[in-house]
Amino acid sequence: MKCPGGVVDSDVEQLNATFGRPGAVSFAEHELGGPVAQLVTAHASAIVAIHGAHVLSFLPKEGREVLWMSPQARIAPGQGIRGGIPVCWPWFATHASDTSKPDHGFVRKAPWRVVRSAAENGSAEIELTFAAMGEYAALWPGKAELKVVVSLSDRLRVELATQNLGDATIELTEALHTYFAIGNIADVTVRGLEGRSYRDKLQDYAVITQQGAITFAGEVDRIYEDTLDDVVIEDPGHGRKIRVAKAGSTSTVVWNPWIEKSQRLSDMPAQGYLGMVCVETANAGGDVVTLEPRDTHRLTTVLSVEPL
Ligand code: TA6
Repeated sequence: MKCPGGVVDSDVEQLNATFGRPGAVSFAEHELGGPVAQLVTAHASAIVAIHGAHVLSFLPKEGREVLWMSPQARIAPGQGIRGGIPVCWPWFATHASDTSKPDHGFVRKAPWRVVRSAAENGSAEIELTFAAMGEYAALWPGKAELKVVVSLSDRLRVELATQNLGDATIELTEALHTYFAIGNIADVTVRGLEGRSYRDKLQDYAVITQQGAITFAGEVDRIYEDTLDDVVIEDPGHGRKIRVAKAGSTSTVVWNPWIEKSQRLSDMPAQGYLGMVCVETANAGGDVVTLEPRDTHRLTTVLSVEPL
């Protein structure tokens, strides 16, 4: 079902009337303070905030929550949501030349519009759109239409599509900045990046080669470049593996803030670092996306859970 121009994100009743799919897609006001879509299949459920097109929850039927959310997270105009899957666009981390611009771009802090829903072949899906132009010109000179498609089956698929609607070539960095819920960061191993080179944010972006699997005994903040393979998070604390597959992405960002940075982040509890790890599907660092006029680029992440 498509609705040209989308529906104002603040009208849950109208969202249900227009995009509701019985037993698969519904809309409600979330306790964090904004309208959300609720996706349900035979195997899992998911929650997507309309604000920022931000996935808040991916809950397999037989398991526990896959995504980490800060207990201090809020849905508020102009604010990011701490946890889930922030959409970072049209730049990753701090703006290259103007640090007054918001980290990770502006679309994660802005209102999106629902334009389509679907429920077929055992899956549930919604599509949201964002017009990156006009009022955002002071932040970004380009013109683009963004689409986020969230598809739930027994796994969660999130696709961020960018179409260049301007007359000039645009360059982007971007990420689906996923926060994963884990038992204890000290027991977690991240596999799939062995032998790859990364830029270490904690060492002024020095380029270093990953020796073996990734384990955590302090803050980790790395952009692994030229990486296309699945990454697997081994989490003995929750007795599971989380697989992060991807397409349209050549970078993988791995982040845990550890103690000191957790204490500095106002919307993160002091001990928050213990129960989360970010493995982000990205095009970041030197992996810049170049889009000619009318071209479209798609960044996709697919999350699934396996036994340990
Ligand atoms: O993806 C890792 C990172 O760039 C870290 O450096 C840290 O800043 C994190 O993102 C969170 O960024 P945020 O702007 O959401 O606080």
